[in-house]
Amino acid sequence: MLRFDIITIFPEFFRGVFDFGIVRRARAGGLVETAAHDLRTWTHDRHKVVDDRPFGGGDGMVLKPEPVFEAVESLAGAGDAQSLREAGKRVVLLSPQGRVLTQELAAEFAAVEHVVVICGRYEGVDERVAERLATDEVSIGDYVLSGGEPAAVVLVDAVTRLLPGALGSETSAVNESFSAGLLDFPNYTRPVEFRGARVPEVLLSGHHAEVARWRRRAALAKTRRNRPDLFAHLPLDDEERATSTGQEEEGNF
Ligand code: 6GU
Repeated sequence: MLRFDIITIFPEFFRGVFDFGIVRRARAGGLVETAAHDLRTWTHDRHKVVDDRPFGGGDGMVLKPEPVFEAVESLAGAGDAQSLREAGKRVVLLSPQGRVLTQELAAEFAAVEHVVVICGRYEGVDERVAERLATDEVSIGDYVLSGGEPAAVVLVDAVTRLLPGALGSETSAVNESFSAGLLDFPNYTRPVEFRGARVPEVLLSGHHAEVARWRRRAALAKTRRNRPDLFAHLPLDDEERATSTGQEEEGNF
C-alpha cells in the first residue's frame, strides 16, 4: 500500500479529483491511499498566516518554512532526507525549479510506502524546505502553473498506474514502450472510413507480422515528428533511422 499525503493551502482542490478511473479503482482495491491536508492546520497564529515577504525585496509572497516543516514532520516523522529514504518515504516539493518528472522517477515513487507532497504556491517556497526537508524537488514540465496542486494530481496519477495490479496486462506494455523512449503507435477503430479518412489497409489485413512492422515504423515516424529529442536518443539500426524519414505520414510505409 502506497500512501500519498498532500500538503496544500487548497485542500478542496482535491475533493473528487481521485474518484475516477484507474486511481479510483486503485484506491478501492487498497493499492493506494490519498489525503489532502490544509497547510494552515500547522500555523499557530489567529490568522493562520502561511506566507511572508521575500528577504531582499521583490514581488509576491513566499511560503514560510515553519508550517511546512511541522506539517511534514507530523505526517512523515522527523528525519533528514537520507533517513526518510531509508524508511521508504519521500518528501516531494513540487516547484517549477525541480527535476522534471519522468516515467523513471514515477517508478521510483511507486516503489516506496509513503510520499508526502508539498504544493508550492505564490512566488515561491522558503528555500530551506528544498534544502533541509524535501527528499526531492520535482517539476512536471517546462511551463508555469499558479501552484503545485495540478502537478500533485499528475504525480498521483502517473505513480498510481505503475503500482502492481493497477492496470490490466495489455496496458502495461504501452507504458513500457514509453519507458523505452518511443511514443505509442497510432490506434484506429471502426468505422473503416470516417469523413473520407481511411484506416491504414495493413491494419485490416490480418497479417500480424505486417501489422507489427507498420506499428513500429509508425511509432518511429511519430516520435521523430513530435519528439525529436526522444528520437535522437533511440538506439536504432541504420535502416530504422533511414526509413523514419517523415514520408510515412499518409500511412504508406
Ligand atoms: Cl510542480 N509547480 C508550478 N508552480 N509550476 C510548475 C510545476 C510545478 N511544474 C511545472 N510547472
